[in-house]
Amino acid sequence: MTPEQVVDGVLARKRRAIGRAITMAESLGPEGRQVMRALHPRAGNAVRVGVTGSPGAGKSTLSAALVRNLRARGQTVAIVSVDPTSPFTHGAVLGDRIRLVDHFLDDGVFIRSMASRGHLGGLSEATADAVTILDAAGFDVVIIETVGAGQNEVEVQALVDTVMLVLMPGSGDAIQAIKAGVMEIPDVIVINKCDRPGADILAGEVESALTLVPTDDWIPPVIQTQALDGRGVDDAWAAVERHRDDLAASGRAGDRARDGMRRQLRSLALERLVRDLDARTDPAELDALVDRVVAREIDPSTAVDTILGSAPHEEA
Ligand SMILES: Nc1nc2c(ncn2[C@@H]2O[C@H](COP(=O)(O)OP(=O)(O)OP(=O)(O)O)[C@@H](O)[C@H]2O)c(=O)[nH]1
Ligand SMILES: [Mg+2]
Repeated sequence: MTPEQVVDGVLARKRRAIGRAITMAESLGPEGRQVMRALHPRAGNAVRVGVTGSPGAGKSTLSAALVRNLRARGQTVAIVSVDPTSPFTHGAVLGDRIRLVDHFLDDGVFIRSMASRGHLGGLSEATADAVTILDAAGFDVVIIETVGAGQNEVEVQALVDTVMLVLMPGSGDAIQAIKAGVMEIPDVIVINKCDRPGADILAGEVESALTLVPTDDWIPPVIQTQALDGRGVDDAWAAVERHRDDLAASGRAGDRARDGMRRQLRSLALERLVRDLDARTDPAELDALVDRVVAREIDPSTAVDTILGSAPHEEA
């Protein structure tokens, strides 16, 4: 398929073309760039939701349940699942989970797993591109599933309208993170596995931790779900819609989108710088520099001057 055919296929929401477009974007070559240039102006209509949380919290199960509910209302849904095969995660691959739930995949559902993160540990450029492609393809809702209870939310927040953090009874780390202020505050907090003991206690703890967060606008609702059998999933989606309405009504939607794009551009630029740096760093030369620094012949900053090919800060 030529890039033009891929673009046409994506806009017609053809599965193969969408898959091809994402693969092209992943390879970061000129074809992918061409496809993205054509698709960017066509995106911007999807509801974008990030589903994030610790490994095993139930993100995939909840996403599958959301798909089922949204499909029942005639909405089309695409899911980008980042890093599902990480050695740190144990859950089933998302597609399997949705197949388990729904027995079949119809044309109104598209699922794509992105294998890796970017150089800087955040979401890769390809993830942002995949979201744009699915948005341009006309899916009503695009869900991005990412693992993490801490810093990755910052990344996913730049790509979505609403960040949903999934917690489960027994996970106290998120409360610590909220209290310590190291976590970007999510927009909706879901306590999943509320069939297990401790869900009410966790919900209470999260709510009281949130009261410590200074905010004069949106306070994240805390919703209990049982994603396996779908209980509470409608409430979780209603909270997403309330958040969207609130963003629009308060006039913060535009600021948030601009702020997200600013962060995204910065992280894409950093990502590219790191990639360029890696590409032009000769491992043998780097080893030699490491040896000299370790032997205390030169200091680290001077070594960095050499790596960057820049003039030294100080002449000896
Ligand atoms: N008891 C109970 N188990 C659940 C519920 N939701 C999900 N699970 C189970 O929790 C496990 C992990 O669910 P996943 O949906 O794979 O979790 P995840 O957050 O996507 O996991 P990773 O992608 O590996 O980080 C699975 O065995 C699910 O069946 C629930 O509401 N109650
Ligand atoms: Mg998962």
